[in-house]
Amino acid sequence: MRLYLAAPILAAFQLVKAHYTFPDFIVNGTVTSDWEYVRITENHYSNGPVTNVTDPEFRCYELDLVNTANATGTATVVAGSTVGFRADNLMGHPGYFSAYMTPAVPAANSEAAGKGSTWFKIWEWPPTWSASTGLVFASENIQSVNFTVPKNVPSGQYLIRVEQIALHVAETYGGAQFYIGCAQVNVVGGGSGTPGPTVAIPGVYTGYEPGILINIYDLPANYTGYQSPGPAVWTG
Ligand SMILES: *[C@@H]1O[C@H](CO)[C@@H](O)[C@H](O)[C@H]1NC(C)=O
Ligand SMILES: *[C@@H]1O[C@H](CO)[C@@H](O)[C@H](O)[C@H]1NC(C)=O
Ligand SMILES: *[C@@H]1O[C@H](CO)[C@@H](O)[C@H](O)[C@H]1NC(C)=O
Ligand SMILES: *[C@@H]1O[C@H](CO)[C@@H](O)[C@H](O)[C@H]1NC(C)=O
Ligand SMILES: *[C@@H]1O[C@H](CO)[C@@H](O)[C@H](O)[C@H]1NC(C)=O
Ligand SMILES: [Cu+2]
Repeated sequence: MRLYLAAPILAAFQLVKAHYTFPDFIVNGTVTSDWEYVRITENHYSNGPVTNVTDPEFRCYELDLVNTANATGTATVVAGSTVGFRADNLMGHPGYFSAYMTPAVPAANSEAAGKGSTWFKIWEWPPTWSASTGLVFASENIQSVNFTVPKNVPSGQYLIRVEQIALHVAETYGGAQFYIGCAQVNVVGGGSGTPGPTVAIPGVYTGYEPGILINIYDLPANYTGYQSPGPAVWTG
């Protein structure tokens, strides 16, 4: 009986291993503790992706939409410094990475934060493309991503949301897998920039964008490169 069960159990284990969460916020070059500053996600055990881009859980995927925010710390971050997110294991799926920020009213640890059309993109890491190489996903099989908090962002409370759109089974609608996490931060030493364009999350995507609904293994003959979904990056 045990031997009979071994193969399916191993297969299920490997499936879970391929998925990931972002429990650790990276600030001042330090990888902080699991879920210290990142709102603990619904998939903290399963590691499964979000696939519904219009669901409220698409925003931050909190374990508890009401209470998780208040149970999470807020990290002080200096504008212009490098921050990042570390996954719980290697991110084995090819995809598109980005990070968004939103002012957090009344505070980063409030469940009300980030519900308006207030999110702006601060970083992206798209695959590269050429006719000879096809799409190249340099971000595949790494465990962390780092990026800069724009130095002109006004000081104050914010959420920083990391997102990978995994594209290995994205050839049908709803197939793209979203791996997300939201860190709660207090930005200090900021500037007087006006971040934009701003979008709502959920709302930013329909799921039909050419960068989301795409067969990366069978590109059209006239393909000219990856088209990032969502707004342009605000660099400050
Ligand atoms: C992100 O920053 C952390 C901390 O400085 C570092 O350990 C990690 O290697 C960086 N990740 C990448 C992909 O450069
Ligand atoms: C996606 O989420 C929206 C909003 O919660 C819901 O109305 C819709 O039925 C969901 N779609 C699927 C395929 O589950
Ligand atoms: C947050 O949690 C603290 C401690 O449990 C509690 O006193 C406070 O009322 C909570 N605040 C909100 C807005 O839920
Ligand atoms: C990062 O460094 C700044 C400046 O030294 C400090 O104020 C802040 O508390 C640090 N953040 C964390 C989360 O340690
Ligand atoms: C590529 O070809 C398809 C199918 O013929 C067509 O629908 C699409 O508009 C073309 N795209 C570009 C960028 O030319
Ligand atoms: Cu997967």
